[in-house]
This record gives sequence, structure tokens and C-alpha cells, in this order.
Amino acid sequence: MCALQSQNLLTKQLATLFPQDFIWGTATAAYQVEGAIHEDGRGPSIWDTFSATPGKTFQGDTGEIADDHYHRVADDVALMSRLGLDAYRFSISWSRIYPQGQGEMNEQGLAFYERLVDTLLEHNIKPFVTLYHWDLPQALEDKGGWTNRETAYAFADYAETVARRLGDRVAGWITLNEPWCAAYLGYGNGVHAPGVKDRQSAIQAAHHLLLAHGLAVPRVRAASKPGTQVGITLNFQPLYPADDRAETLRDLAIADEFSNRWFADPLFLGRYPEHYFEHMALHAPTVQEHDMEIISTPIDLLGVNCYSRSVIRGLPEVPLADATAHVVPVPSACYTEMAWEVYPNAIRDLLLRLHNDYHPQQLYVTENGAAFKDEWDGGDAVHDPRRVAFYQGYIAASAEALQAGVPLKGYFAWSLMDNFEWAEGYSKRFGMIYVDYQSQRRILKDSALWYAELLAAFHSQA
Ligand code: GCO
Repeated sequence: MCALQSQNLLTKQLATLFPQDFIWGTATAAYQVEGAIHEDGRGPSIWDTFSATPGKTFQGDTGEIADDHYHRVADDVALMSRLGLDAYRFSISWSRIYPQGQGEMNEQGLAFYERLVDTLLEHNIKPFVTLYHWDLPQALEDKGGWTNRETAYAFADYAETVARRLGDRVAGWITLNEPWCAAYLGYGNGVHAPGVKDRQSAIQAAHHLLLAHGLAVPRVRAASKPGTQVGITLNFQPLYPADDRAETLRDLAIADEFSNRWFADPLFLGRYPEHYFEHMALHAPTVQEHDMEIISTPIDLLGVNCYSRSVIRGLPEVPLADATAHVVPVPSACYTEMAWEVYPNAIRDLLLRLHNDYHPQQLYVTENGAAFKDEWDGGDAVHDPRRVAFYQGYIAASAEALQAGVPLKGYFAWSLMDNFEWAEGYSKRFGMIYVDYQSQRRILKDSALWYAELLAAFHSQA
């Protein structure tokens, strides 16, 4: 049990560090919370297939029921309102809209998200919508999935369909969530759906994900009300050197290409990192004329998912392709249940780096949070002091970046409530709200109460 970092800032003080137009929210994703995977015309996704495959997820957990959010929208939005959220980031299940990924559209699927958006607006909560959070329609995977360039075009068609229906009410669109994970975990090391283990396929899948984003941006923007923000969410892993040896600095730079620049460079600079594929001992992807121009189309917001950091030590005898071989533990650090170091300065350093290297118009922290062992005694409380300390530290560090000039416009805690944590199933709890999966009862953890106190203090300043 690591010692809780003492928080110098009182909650009221913390609230004063953010401008009045700052947006406070929480985030979820369709497959992680909705359940109802066979309902109202929804088609199968790669995560239905993957999680139903023996050995792929913790104890064979699947998203079949999850938080049953599909049937509990009114109650869950009421809880968001209880927390005082300004915004809610959720994702749309592509296979609810196009059960086969393309072709015949499923009106019942679109109607569900229209109800969710309207319920949010009734509570003065801004909808921020992720169009792709990893749950590719299985029918498209059957045709090669993200290794097939046609999937990028199918995504842009799907995105425009959704924007035409909801673009008059959505505050912000995020085309893709963490394409790095969709590409590398899905096609490179296979720990996520569709479970392909071929690093070269991951390179081509990444390119088609980026292309899908670039094709979708102008079509989503054109179908939305003027001023609607359109962007993408990337995951980043801030890297720090264990020492100042030349091989450490060399390996850190290469690990940075793999962990952080692989997607950011094409999006903001219009090119991949110069020697990246050579360093990975892989071929460059097949790139068609105008692809990089499409990929780097200007965007209004960069969503930043940041949880931790890694400390890298150069190991001359280990090829960098296995980037994790270079990560070293930090003896005195506090780690979450995901074995992620709690290091609040990582989010400050990352936001400053992104601002200085890529100059995005606006940044949002679209995910930040922690999994800790939460115990529920059947009562009305769940005490999670380490998660409260986590949020206090990372939000204070985000404020430092803001005050240093980073155009940070909002913060979404991951997650609103405990949910299906992909290959970890339900073994990892990230929520501010505890979910008893047997009864589907929701219990506000102390971190939810603290967040509500922070937001109340913030909103009382108006
Ligand atoms: C991600 C995903 C979320 C995860 C969260 C905790 O960032 O990996 O967007 O779906 O559940 O990050 O791992």
C-alpha cells in the first residue's frame, strides 16, 4: 500500500485554477458499458467475437451485459447530473448503426443514441461522442478489418450518417479513440480484438485508421452545426530516462516514436517519424497519393488519454522492437491495479510537450483515472482514498499545464462507472461509481463525491 500523496490544495483552491469556460466530464465506451449486444438490430462486433473466444479475457468475461447501460440511460444520466457534470463522453457502437458495417442502416440503433443525447441535453450535459472505440463490426473484420483500406471508407460513411442525425446536438466529435491500441493491440500483439499477432499488419492497420479519421473529419464537420468541434483521441505514454547513458537516450527516442509519435506526427506534421519503420524492423505501410494530406486535415481538438508514465533504460543487446523490455520499475512509486505508476507530473509534462511539438488548437484530457481494489460492504458507500488522491494530483498537474499556456479546454475522468476493462474483464474497477454487477446497483464512491464537490466549487465561482 503506497502512502497517499498529501494534497496541499484544498478542493475549493483547486477549482479556482480553471477558467470559467472549462468543461468537466466523465467518459465511457459503448462495448464497456452498454450490454444488450443482441438487442434492437445490433450486429456482432469484433469484441463480441473476441471476448467469447476462450482464453482471451479474464475468466471469459464479455460485454454481453456489462453495466446494462442500454436499459438504464435515464438513471445513469441522473447520476451524471448528481455529479454536476458539464459533459459526458461516450462512444457509439458502429454495429448498432450498420449491423454489417455498411449497407442497410439500423434505425433502432440510431434512435438509442438520439435518446441518450436528448436525455443528456435535458440535464444540461454536453454530449461528446466518440465514433469508434474499438468495436469494429465483425462483418468488416471478415473482409480484413483495418488491414483492408475499404474499412476506412466504410468508417467515413458511418460517421457521416451519425453526424447527419446528431450533429445539431453534439458538442464535440472524436473520430477514433486510441487508434494505437486498435492497431497494435488488435493486430500487432493480439491482446485485443481481433487478436491478430502480426506487427506488419499493425502498421498497415494504423495507416488505415488514420486515413479513416482524415476522411471522416470534413464529412462530420459538414453534417454538424457550425462551431461543432471535431478531433481525435490519442493515448500517450510519457517516457523518462533512467540514466543519461547514450543508449538510454537512443532507446528512449525510439520508444517515443513507438508510443507517442507514431500517430501524432502523421496527424499534425503530415508524415511518419523519419526512421520509425526501420527502428521497428518493419516495412512502411502502403500509402497512396494524398493519404498523408487527408490524414493531417486540420482538427479542432486533440483528446489526450494519459494515465501514467514509463521510465526507460537503454539495453544495447535488446532490439527496440520490444519496447517494453526497456521499461524499469520505480522502487518508491505507487502503482495502480493495472501496474501503472501514479505520477501526476506525467500529465503536465505531456500536455506541455504536445502543445510545444504539435500546437493543437485545443486539448481535452479525454481519459484519466485509476483502477484500485474497491471494496463494497453492501451499504451506500465505497471508500477509495487512493483514487481521490489520484484525481487531486493529476487535476492539479493539469492546472499547471493550463497555467503555463496550454489551451486545455476540458477534463474527462475515466470512468463514470466500473465497466468491462477489455482483456481484464470486470477484474479492474476504474469507475467513480461502483457497479455491483449482480444487482446492477450503482454506488457513488468517495471519488464521485469528491468530484461532485470540486465541480460544485467550480460552478459556484460563476
Ligand atoms: C483506453 C480505453 C479505455 C480503457 C481505459 C483503462 O484508454 O485504454 O480508452 O477503454 O478502459 O483506458 O484502461
